[in-house]
Amino acid sequence: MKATSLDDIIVAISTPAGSGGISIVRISGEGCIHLANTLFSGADLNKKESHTISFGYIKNPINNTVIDEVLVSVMRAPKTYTRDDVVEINCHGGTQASQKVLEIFLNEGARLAEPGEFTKRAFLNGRIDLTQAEAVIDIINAKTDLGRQSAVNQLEGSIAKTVGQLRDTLLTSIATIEASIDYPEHDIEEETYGILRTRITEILEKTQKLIESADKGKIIREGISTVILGKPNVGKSSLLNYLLDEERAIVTDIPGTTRDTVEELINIGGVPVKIVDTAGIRDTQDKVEKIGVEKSKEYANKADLILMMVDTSRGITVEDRQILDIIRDKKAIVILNKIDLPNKIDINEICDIVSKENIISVSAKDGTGIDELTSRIKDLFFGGEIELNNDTVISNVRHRNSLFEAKNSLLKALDTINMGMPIDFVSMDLTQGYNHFGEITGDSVDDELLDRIFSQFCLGK
Ligand SMILES: Nc1nc2c(ncn2[C@@H]2O[C@H](COP(=O)(O)OP(=O)(O)OP(=O)(O)O)[C@@H](O)[C@H]2O)c(=O)[nH]1
Ligand SMILES: [Mg+2]
Repeated sequence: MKATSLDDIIVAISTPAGSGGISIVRISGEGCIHLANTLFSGADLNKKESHTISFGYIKNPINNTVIDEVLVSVMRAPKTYTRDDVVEINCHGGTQASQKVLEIFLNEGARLAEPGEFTKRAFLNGRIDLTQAEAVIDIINAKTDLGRQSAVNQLEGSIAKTVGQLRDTLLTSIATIEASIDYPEHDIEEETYGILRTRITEILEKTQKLIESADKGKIIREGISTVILGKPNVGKSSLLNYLLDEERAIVTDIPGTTRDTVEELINIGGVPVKIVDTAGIRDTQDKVEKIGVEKSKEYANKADLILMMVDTSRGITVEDRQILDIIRDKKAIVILNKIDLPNKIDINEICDIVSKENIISVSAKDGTGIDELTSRIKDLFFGGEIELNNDTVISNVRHRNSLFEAKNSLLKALDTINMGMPIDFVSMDLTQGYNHFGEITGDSVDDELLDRIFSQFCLGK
């Protein structure tokens, strides 16, 4: 995003392109109500009270023809989304009406808003902090209900509050140091070291807890990343279809049916699971299948959980052993599929790689054992209960990274104290930590980072 003026009147279509009931053109900036009034007939918008809606027509000022019949909301600063004046025009849906209204506003001096610019103004005008601005994108992009809930908590300021408290405590510590530097005759350094050590340790513990919550946060946001792995024809796609309750992936008795990965989000008792069906792993000369096999292995490396599937009616083969090697030391469940057929597997053959409770027999054909499988998947993560409670959960990688940096600065401060270094060195470490916490809330960020964050927004938000 280029450096943009906060004084401009900005305009954008805030609803997605395509057919629908209504389409909304949003305008913000000082003078936008007056501008809208020159293009509107139906009421004098300049005289309208804040947060009222007027019926009327948007007209082309050049030839006075009606562009659309509309409802216009007038919202006066400061109680608006951006804290500046805002006008929202509800046009008829589809692409034409709102596009034409947009063009007229552009012709009359408004500027097309950058992606996320309305929200950026809300941030720059001090209505929300950076975590709340990011929560807006997270709500829009939420893939799971838990993801939405966590983003709403963030929008309400849960992270800003928690991080703000840690930051305040650090500031008090920095002030304590400054006081001891300003009054050296009091010789309070020893005492100050003691107080600082206790405070820093407390902040460190809380920071660590937040960092640890990021694992849960990632799952809440994206689901448990789960991959179904196995040699061809063991029933991987059948399992995906059974879990989804639809014929999503092609199933045939020909080995090598699935060539590319198939990805779906499912809900297992409230736990979001992003499940990927992969191409069966085997040595193959087929060019397309080979790429699929490589992709399966890549997914296995990145996944939170591997579901390795074996065909009980055929016994453990060399190919199975190669895949068992891939899952060694990873979070994995071995699924013995096709138990409706005669069994040729002795589970002792695989017990050295996965524990017995992570070996589950199922039939992807008739559904036997699937409940046991899903409850095991849940149990493997947070004891089966993924809830938000009242804990602050970090779900944003940027926040996690800054917490990590803050933690390092605090650890450095403790080291500095323990080495008996001069107290102003401790102050430098703590100030660094203070700034890292500030990056999260946006109190200490540069323009480049802001641009990066807001460019992820959609147009009109
Ligand atoms: N009897 C029985 N047959 C099954 C079961 N699960 C899958 N099958 C059959 O096994 C064959 C292969 O199933 P798929 O789901 O396509 O297997 P896959 O592992 O996805 O195979 P690739 O995509 O080739 O790697 C099909 O004929 C399925 O109907 C089961 O539990 N019992
Ligand atoms: Mg398949």
